[in-house]
Amino acid sequence: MSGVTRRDLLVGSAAVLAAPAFAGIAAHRTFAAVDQSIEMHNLTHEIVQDMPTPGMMGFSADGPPPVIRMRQGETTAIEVRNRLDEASTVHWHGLRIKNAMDGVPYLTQSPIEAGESFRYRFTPPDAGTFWYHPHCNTLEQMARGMTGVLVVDDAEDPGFDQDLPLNIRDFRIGSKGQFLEFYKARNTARGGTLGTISTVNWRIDPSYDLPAGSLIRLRLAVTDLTRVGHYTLEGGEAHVIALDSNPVPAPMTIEAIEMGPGQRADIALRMPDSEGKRVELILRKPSGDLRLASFRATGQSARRQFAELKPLSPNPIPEPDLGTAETMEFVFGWSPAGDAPANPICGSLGYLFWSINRIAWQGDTPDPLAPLAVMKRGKSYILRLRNETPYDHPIHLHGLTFRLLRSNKRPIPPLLTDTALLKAEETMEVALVADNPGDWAFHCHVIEHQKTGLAGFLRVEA
Ligand SMILES: [Cu+2]
Repeated sequence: MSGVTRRDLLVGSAAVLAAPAFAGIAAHRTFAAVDQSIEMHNLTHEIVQDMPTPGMMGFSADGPPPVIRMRQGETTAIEVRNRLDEASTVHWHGLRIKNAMDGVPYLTQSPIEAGESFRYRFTPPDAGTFWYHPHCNTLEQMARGMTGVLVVDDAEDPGFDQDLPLNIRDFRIGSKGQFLEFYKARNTARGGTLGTISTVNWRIDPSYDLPAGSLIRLRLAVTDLTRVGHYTLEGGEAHVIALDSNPVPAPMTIEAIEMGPGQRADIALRMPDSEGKRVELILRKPSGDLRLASFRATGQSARRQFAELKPLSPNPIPEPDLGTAETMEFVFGWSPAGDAPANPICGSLGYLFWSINRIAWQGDTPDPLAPLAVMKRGKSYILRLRNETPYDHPIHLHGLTFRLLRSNKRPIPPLLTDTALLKAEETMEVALVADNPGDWAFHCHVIEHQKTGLAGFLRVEA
């Protein structure tokens, strides 16, 4: 912890306030560390108009979690104050940062107890769209609202007129605005328990006014606990420029981007030229299309063209050496019978339904199980991810980014990601360089699956 006095910055409802840090924090660097702070709060908020939902939790006293912004390669400190009545932590999903800042209770830090605070400090090596959430009592805290978008701005501005983060998630809210039970065990043992109300930035079907003919960077972040869905845009010209914070090799058209919990898509949108015309963000559901948000063109056309945008620079992710890579196998399946969950401080659902390599994670305890695998620092590995269940599992690895190699079910592009959407009964191979030492959580991002056994960690030796 730094002993330097820090200006006391509190978060407003609109955005995280940021100010240059005092001299001396990072005197050895050419730039100063940036100080930010967020507070975890209990709150009541109207997700449904005129029907306040009590018992919400968030990263702001009176509204949706702020968008946290930082710059690629710039050291940032974030003071997290816990004003909840229970312990928590913050995990920065997708950021390849030091293990001690990764926010997993017991594995990388002690829980931040009620009333206490913890100062995270790290330097994001990659630009893109990320997100943040607790990793303690994760199902309940996330279900009550604690999921926010984190943007790492590119070192070089690509030239958009506006940048619009979209925090896409459901809530399980009943007809009087009250929370419903966060999971049903029979769903937890299957695909998971879906929400009842879909939101973008904590609003139902919001409309955003954007200049006609302008170029907009939409940052879609699926921070939902459960839903694997297909998303598309209708009514405007648009293409995908990045997935899971990494630029795609060539712009991809949007037919329907499939994303599971934890995944992101950056979209270059050119607004229509005519005032009043709308572009719609659509979730394709088996029961029919659902509009999640719309974007209305205003004013005279700015007449921007896609060709005016600079392509995004690739993130500095080391390329695995497939010739020397060792293959490691991970099987995602049911929990062996007879396992009873421990009683961890960070919450148990009381069941173990799932496992990795036949071992069901017992929860966040001071004495965690052994690592699922140990990797040597700097060495390349192929992870063979085998889903022997008839349900989808978005498999997330902390602290490292991997490249998708192949699937036994479908052609997959060679994307870089931190979250692989493993479809039912699919085997996928991915590769990485184990260049970030530490114990890295490795789990399904359907939070009910994570909390009932489908979790573990990989160790990269120092
Ligand atoms: Cu899962």
